Amino acid sequence: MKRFAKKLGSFWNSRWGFFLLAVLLFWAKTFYAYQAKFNLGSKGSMQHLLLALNPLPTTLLLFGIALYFKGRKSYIILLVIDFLTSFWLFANVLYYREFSDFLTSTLIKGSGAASNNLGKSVVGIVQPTDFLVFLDLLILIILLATRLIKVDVRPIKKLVAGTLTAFAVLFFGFNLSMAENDRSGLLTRTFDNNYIVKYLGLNSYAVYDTVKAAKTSAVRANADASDLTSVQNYIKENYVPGNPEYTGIAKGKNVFVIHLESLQQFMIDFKWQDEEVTPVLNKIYHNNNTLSFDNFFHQVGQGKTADAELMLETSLFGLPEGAAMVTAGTSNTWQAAPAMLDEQGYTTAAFHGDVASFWNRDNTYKKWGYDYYFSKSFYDVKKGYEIGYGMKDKIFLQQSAQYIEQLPQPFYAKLITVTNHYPYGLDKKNQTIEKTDTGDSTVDGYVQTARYLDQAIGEFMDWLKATGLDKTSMIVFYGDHYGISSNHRKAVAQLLGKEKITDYDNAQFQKVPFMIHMAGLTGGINHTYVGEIDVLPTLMNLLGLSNKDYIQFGTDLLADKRDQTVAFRNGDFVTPEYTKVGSTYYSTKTGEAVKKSDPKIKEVLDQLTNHVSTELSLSDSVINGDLLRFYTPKDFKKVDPSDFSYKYSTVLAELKKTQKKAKTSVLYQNDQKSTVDLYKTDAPELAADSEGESSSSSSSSSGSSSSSSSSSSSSSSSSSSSKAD
Ligand code: GP9
Ligand code: MN
Repeated sequence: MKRFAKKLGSFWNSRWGFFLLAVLLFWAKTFYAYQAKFNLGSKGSMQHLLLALNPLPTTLLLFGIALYFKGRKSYIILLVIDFLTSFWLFANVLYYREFSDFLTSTLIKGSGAASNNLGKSVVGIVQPTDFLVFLDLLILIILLATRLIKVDVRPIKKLVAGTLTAFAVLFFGFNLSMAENDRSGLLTRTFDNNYIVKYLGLNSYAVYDTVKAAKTSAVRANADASDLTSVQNYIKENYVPGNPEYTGIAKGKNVFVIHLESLQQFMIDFKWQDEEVTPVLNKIYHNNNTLSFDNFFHQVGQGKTADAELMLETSLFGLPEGAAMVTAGTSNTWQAAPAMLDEQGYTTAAFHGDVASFWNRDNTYKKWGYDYYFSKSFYDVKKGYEIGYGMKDKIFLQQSAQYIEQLPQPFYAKLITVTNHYPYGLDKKNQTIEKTDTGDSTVDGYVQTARYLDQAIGEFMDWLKATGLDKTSMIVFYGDHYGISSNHRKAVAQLLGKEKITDYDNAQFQKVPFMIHMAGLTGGINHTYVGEIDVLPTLMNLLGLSNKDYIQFGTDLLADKRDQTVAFRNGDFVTPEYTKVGSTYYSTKTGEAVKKSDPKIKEVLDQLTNHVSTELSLSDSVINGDLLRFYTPKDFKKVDPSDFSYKYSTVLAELKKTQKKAKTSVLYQNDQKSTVDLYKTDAPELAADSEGESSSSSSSSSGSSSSSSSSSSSSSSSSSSSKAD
């Protein structure tokens, strides 16, 4: 026993002993910080396991560097590495407290971190327990200083140190493959920095972020103003002015952009068991005051929602890989809808019931010029209020009313729904239509979540009517992308009553709803072939703004002689005549494959293919080279992201102040009487709440409690929807 104790004592005094102790302490404190300082939202045993494991590979790798050095130097190097990684953790703890996101090198390098006032507010936000992240380092230093642990000067063989490094790399590979297995596309699509930390740890995140920033900045550094010339020439050559009949007809109106998550066009007028799935949207679709499109395609790539948002707000395409909002959202110069409208005296606001960091919205929206971003922390999120990626649509929209009524008019408000999201699960009490019976579990729930979304929209529209906002607003609806991927062709064939879904059918299946509804508008169903890239030029024309000076790849949907080539992100396309999928071309009318042997047809097809790839690559060059920094259209004021804060308390104070000044908010015009009680919802979760409470479930009171609820309920993902489809 004594011998064992002695051996143990000498082990801690050896270099390996000290190394192991340092690793264990670092691991323990990181784990503590994960639990106590961040809301990483781990769900399920695999995510918990990965969270516990993920500090180890990088700690072994980094601390292992010290083993290559001799004597005291080795100890000093280990302590320095420990300090640097601890400091990185400390900085992130502080940043996270303020922004619920992790630091990026773009923010640190640029004026970002300073402009976010991090420096100024550090003293205000630091808590005593934050310093616990240096505790392990302190323990090591004390142990060495008091000689409780002695310095072991014996060298370690390079081969042994190398073996440890190799082990750490393998361990990291194991961690990564488990993470990819739980969430495919983790590194390529980068949904959220929170995910990288949750799955791979804070140190891997640092490397990941640095590599990402280096890649972006290398292309950026090589780009210059002359690169923009070819883009400008292309845009000029292809420019089609907006339809003059519509110019300015919505001038000065409020604009609602309603994001219908994963909703495809085939749901419109679709019946299941003789019942319309989306009766509300069908009614809007056929309404005399709605301009509807039945050949409107989504054009997203890996960035899905983020790509859709990017196209709608900037008329630039998403990138071939990843999401531009993530890779370039923070660093690039943009000329986006909110900034343009800000110039016209609009208040601009985005609403979404997920964490602010998802798709890097928190940073990108500032760069786009959004005055406000109401993300999950602004909502009262009780148990059962969420499903999948965020709040249930009915509750989300109902609670949004309290903020909408505070926006000085005219406003531009984008509301992003999320309940109709893969894997289309909905709790029993919210199901109001039977599942379909294809036997494909992803597909069968789709009608239920689509119905739920439809009802939520119905409730929202009723509120607009009750407040009178329906008379003063233009309401734009769009489906962001497909809901049912091409992996489910068999079930889709069954739903559509087809024998099978060919590549051609699948291309046509990418249609999503697009509707513009406004009192007094002469509506109808328009059959032009168009896509998401065309939305911004259309809205600009309706609002009376010319897009002639802008770098935009879309064309007014309503323009008379417009080109009808709809580019998909992978270079495929659809026109009224031809549909390209891979190397095959089809007749859009018949679905039959077209033979390229006819030289005349070949010429047309080659020209179209070429046109699409040129368009996509020029758009990519604008984003990758950050080319908009070289050119500011006249009448456009450059955006300074430091003008905006999306912090709960700041926003509430700001809203109060601007309302008083502008006197145009719905609340103000209603003599400060909230219109929220005009909002009628049948959300069962809210009914249950009001039964339990003696007072009514007034939403304005829920708003004030949301800052506390935000931290407890914040989660960046859900295991149930963790795999992208
Ligand atoms: C999350 C939501 C989902 O905030 O917008 O994005 P998606 O998975 O559809 O791209
Ligand atoms: Mn989406």
